[in-house]
This record gives sequence, C-alpha cells and structure tokens, in this order.
Amino acid sequence: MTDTICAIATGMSVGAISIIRLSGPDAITVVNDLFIEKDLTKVRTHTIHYGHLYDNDILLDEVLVMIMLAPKTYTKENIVEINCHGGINTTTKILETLLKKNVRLATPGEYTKRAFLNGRISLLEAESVNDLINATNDASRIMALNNIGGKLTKQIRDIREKMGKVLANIEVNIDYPEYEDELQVTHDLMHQYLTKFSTDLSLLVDNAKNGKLINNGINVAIIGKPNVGKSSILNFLLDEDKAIVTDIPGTTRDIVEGSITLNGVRINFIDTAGIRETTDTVEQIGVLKSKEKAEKADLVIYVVNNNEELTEEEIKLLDNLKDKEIIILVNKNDLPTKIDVEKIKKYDIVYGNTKNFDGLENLKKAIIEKFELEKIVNNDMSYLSNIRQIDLINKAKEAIDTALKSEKDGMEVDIIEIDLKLAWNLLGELIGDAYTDELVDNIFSNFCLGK
Ligand SMILES: Nc1nc2c(ncn2[C@@H]2O[C@H](COP(=O)(O)OP(=O)(O)O)[C@@H](O)[C@H]2O)c(=O)[nH]1
Ligand SMILES: [Mg+2]
Repeated sequence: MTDTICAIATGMSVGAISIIRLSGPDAITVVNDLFIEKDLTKVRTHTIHYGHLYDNDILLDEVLVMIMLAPKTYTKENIVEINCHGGINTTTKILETLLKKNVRLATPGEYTKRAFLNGRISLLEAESVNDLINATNDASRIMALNNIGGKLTKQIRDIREKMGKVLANIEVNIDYPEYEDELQVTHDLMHQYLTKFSTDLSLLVDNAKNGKLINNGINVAIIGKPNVGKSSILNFLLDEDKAIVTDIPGTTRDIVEGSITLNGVRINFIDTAGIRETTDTVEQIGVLKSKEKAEKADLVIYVVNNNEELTEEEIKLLDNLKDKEIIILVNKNDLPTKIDVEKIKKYDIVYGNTKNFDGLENLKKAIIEKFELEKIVNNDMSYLSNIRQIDLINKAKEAIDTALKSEKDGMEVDIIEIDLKLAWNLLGELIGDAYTDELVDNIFSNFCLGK
C-alpha cells in the first residue's frame, strides 16, 4: 500500500463532470506536474483549486482540483480529486496521462479497501459502502447509510470485547491459579455471561433476517391450478398487463415476473404456469418450473377459485408446501361460492376477485403483516444483511449456544471456553478486527472501480 493509485470515480458516460481520484503518497506531486497555475504541494489541506492540466504543452482540460492531505481523508492517505469536463474522451485522456507518471490504476474497491486496512472503517462499514452504491430502494439505502455510520460495528465490537474479557479472565484463572485476587469464572458466572451473549446475538440474528429481506426483496410465487386467475392477479399487483390472461387453461407456460415496493421493501412477484397433470411437453416444463419457484419463494400466494370445489390435487400441493409461508387467495368471489373453505381454514385467507378488483388490496396488507414490514422499516435499521455477515452471525450464535449446553452439562470451564473463543473469532471476522487477505480481496473485488 505504499504506491499511489488512480481511477475514474464517476460513471463512464456522457455527463457534465467527471471525477478522477488519486490516493497515496505521490497523489499531489503527480497532479502538480500537470497543473500549471500554482504549486499544489504548497496549498492547505481540503482546498479546491481552479486551473488547467497540461500533458507537456498540450492542454488536457480546464479543471478544479481538490487537495486532501492525510490522515483526514477517505483512505487516510493523501487524496486528490480532479473535477474535469465529463465525457469519456476527456476523462480517459487525463487518466492516461496520469498513468504515465508514478501511479497505477486502482483495482475495484481499492480506495475503500485502503480505508479499511488503514483502520478508518470496519469491514462491515466497508461492505455498507458497496451496499449503498448498489441500493435499489429506499429501505436498503437507509440501511446501508446507517451501517456506514458504524453503530452496528460498535454494537458487535462491544459484545466481542466482553467475550474477550471473559476469555482473558479464564486464561488467568487457569495459568495463575495462585492469583486469588483475580475474579474466578465459576459455572454460575459463566452461565450468566453466556446467556447474555446468546440474547445479544439472537437479536442480531433476527434483525439480519430483516436486512436480507430489505436487500434482496421478498420473492412471492403465485401458484395454483390453471385458470384460477393467477395471471390476472399478477397484472393487478403490478398494475400493468404483463401476463397474458385468457380463459384457456394452460395459457401461462413460462415464468412472468415483476416487482413493486411495499413499505419501502421490494416485493418480486412471479406468475407461474398453472399446476396440473398434463401431457403437453412445454406445459410440463412450465409446471416443473412453477414447483421450483414455489420451493424457492419466501412466500407463496396460493390461488383457488371460489366458484369451484377444491380438488385433491390442490390439497396435496398445499400439503407439500407446508413449510412455506402461504397466503391463500380465494379468487373469483364475484361468482357463486362452491368452495368449501373449511378444508383450508388453517391458512391465512384473503377473498377477492379481479373482475371488480374487490378485496385484492387486502392481499398487499396480508403481505405487509406477514413480514411485519411496518416494523422492519420503522426501526433504526442497523441490520446485518449480506450472506457473509448472516452466515458469521449465525455461526457465532450457534457457538454460544453450544457453550451454553456444555455449561449445562457440567463441562469444565476450559471446554466451554473453546466455543466462546470460536464465537469471539467469528465476530472478529465479521467486523474485520480479525481477517485474512483472501477474505479482504474477495470482498473488495465486488466493488466498482474508483470506490
Ligand atoms: N369472474 C371472474 N373471472 C376471473 C377472475 N379472475 C380471472 N378471471 C378469468 O379467469 C380466466 C383465467 O384467468 P387467468 O388470470 O389467465 O388465470 P391463470 O390461468 O390462473 O393465470 C380468464 O378468463 C379471466 O378473465 C375473477 O376474479 N372473476
Ligand atoms: Mg396464467
């Protein structure tokens, strides 16, 4: 990290202004070589300078140059940002000229990686920078912004530090039994500590489920036998005629998708082929795909026809989905009732029809209630959210629960300590207080250039 890096920080397209960013010990001298109006090595930190960049005697552009001296910068290194005219040609020309000097092109995410390696931000905060850039809805944007603020890191670091103290205490007890002044970590005390850690981690694990929903959205598969009105319902939910609706059973053969936002959370709806026994090969593939989509969905909207009796096949399919979140929509309630809802009364049921659109708003309400969307977005939204984070917090929680179990089984403190230490390590990996180079390379390779 002793070299100076350089990249275009703005998107590569036609625009009013582009920003080229340099970070490292030579950032200022390199730009100063091209800048003719004044000596940029003599200016105060965090100041902006108007002038022109030249490649020898050839004018490159009229620019504003921002000088930021270490350590109060994004990377904690010297940073220069050049605001030049936008457009691909001007921007790349300046970049090319800089690259002839003592700088190299930054790798994806390298600025944020330096911010992390130089100790300015935690790994969680660094990941949140990427989440913020990639946010596609308000909720994920706010969540990312909160996490950059570091509250979540602090919360996790506090728990980890408490674990560290207990671990150190146990070590002292074992290594220096003669130090009687030192607090003895008895079984009772261990039980108290572990119970508290378990509760703290539970909260993080629960909240992480919300974080995942906010970032990935909720996948909802609309399932049911042919002709019950699935495609009509998708069209209603999306407020557009996306799926083809006819009275011919088996019209929808492929998957039709679309999304809306409910309470700031993206809901992805998937319309599927009606599920039935069929000899038509194309329809068969569609039916298989429907079952797959239902399996993978966070929620199944199971549509049945109010005007028909439930079939054995429908009941069987519902039973197969019993581990899923399900809302049953009894559609076509503009027609006489022939369905026996007694058979499905253990499920959440919404009644409606797409003829006059009665009752269908309740479908959205049911989704909001099922996933407690009001609560998710009303809280302060400091949630863990990506797979890496969720995996680590789950494992840390499991380790603490194993330790608790060992404690209950009356194991020696030095056995219990093994799992406590594991949890401590996992939290270290989570916030980046303990990390491997491979992990760090992996995380930052997902970033865009110039960030
Ligand atoms: N009367 C009535 N007809 C409906 C309703 N919803 C859909 N239909 C009709 O049922 C047929 C099948 O609808 P479609 O949405 O294609 O069902 P899918 O096969 O489950 O996707 C079409 O002729 C629709 O116009 C409803 O609520 N009431
Ligand atoms: Mg259909």
